[in-house]
Amino acid sequence: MSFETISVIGLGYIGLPTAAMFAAYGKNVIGVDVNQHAVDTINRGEIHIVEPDLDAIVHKAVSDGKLKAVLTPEAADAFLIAVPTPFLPTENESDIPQPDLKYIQSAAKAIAPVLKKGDLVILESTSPVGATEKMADWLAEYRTDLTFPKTHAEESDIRIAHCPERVLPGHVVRELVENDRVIGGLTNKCSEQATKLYKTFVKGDCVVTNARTAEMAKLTENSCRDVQIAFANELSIICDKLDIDVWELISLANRHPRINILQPGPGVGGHCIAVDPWFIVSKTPEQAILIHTARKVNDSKPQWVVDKVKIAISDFLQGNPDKTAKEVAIACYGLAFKPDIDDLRESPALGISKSIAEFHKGQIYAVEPNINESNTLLDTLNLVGLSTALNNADIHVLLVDHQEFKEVAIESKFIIDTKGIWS
Ligand code: SAJ
Repeated sequence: MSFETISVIGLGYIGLPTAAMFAAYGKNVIGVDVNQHAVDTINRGEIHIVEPDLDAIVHKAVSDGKLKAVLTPEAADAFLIAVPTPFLPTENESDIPQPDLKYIQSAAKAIAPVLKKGDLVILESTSPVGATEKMADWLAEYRTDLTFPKTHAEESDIRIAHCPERVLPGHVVRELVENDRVIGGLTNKCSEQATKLYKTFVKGDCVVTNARTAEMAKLTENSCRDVQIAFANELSIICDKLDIDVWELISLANRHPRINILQPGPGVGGHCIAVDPWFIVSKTPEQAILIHTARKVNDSKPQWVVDKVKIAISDFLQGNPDKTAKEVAIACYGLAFKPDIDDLRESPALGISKSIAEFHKGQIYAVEPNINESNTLLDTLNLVGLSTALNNADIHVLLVDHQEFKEVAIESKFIIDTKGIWS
């Protein structure tokens, strides 16, 4: 099977760069998304997300006629599904979140009518163990005229694999090409076909395993990082209590040849590391004790920062008895979930800023150089420029180490620096 036409379902942070890369390497790519704005933007040769170097690649792919975006799937030789895998809402705070596969199911339903014998379907979305088999079951249910690996093994009409995306937002264009890929086919032929497809542009190794191990490998990578960040976050809370500079401490400890502690922050955000460990915890709650605890440590960090802001307000008022709390202005620097991107999903910085805005009656200056005011996730937060915040705020809360903030020289007694760049 040669793959001339490739369809990517879901044109977000992973799907769009992947689609653009296949197009850049000469494939005809049909990108599918339910979001009309995303489709229109891409068809103009522009992008609706912030990712370095992606705009030029998309622009060229669209002008060369190699990439187009549509709302409804069309026939292709391979389908890559890169849709979100959130979790279901929980009733109580202590409930373990359960994965919600509804977007995978709707993607399967959407491509089912155009599937034909010989097609390859790859699930790229980070998924709980068993999701690829589930997706295959849905496809089999929607297309009873075709055969699938579960019943026809190597002879199946449709090949199915899980190949988790592993690229780091902000470095996607380079990592898509250079990173190794884990290829988890439902059969050997599925893996073979998937490897052949990725070899279009992947320079890293394509390492073959089964679908369940591939699912677990991805969850393991992100859980490992979550546990390590939890260690750094716990250290920052311990150091605050003991009056020790955690940044200095970590840099000293990291001089040991076998120690590599990560950096503390306001919490862990994004749609990956703050989410994926739950896919393990929800499947094996009695075994995943450390992974579960790390989630709790990282999830508790934003409230710790909010409590620090409350203490700073009260300290400020003590030193300025002529002022009332309503007259205290607070600046929050950074709303994205990590530096130099526009992504507000599961962002602790955004959550902290909103929590401050909820309890504090005075002025809040929110600074986020990477987004504009039309972003609906902002709610009631008003964006201001960096200098407005620096010149007018009484309390400065640094939440994201964006490049713009690293260049700031600030002098104030009331700085809460969650990233250690103004300390
Ligand atoms: N963070 C810290 N301290 C650190 C490093 C990160 O607090 O030392 C925070 C960040 O500020 C952010 C969160 O952790 O809020 C996650 O950021 P990240 O840069 O660690 O990871 P993501 O979510 O952008 O991307 C991760 C990557 N996984 C790993 O590095 C193991 C990426 O390779 C995956 O493809 C991506 O998840 C994904 O899509 O699953």
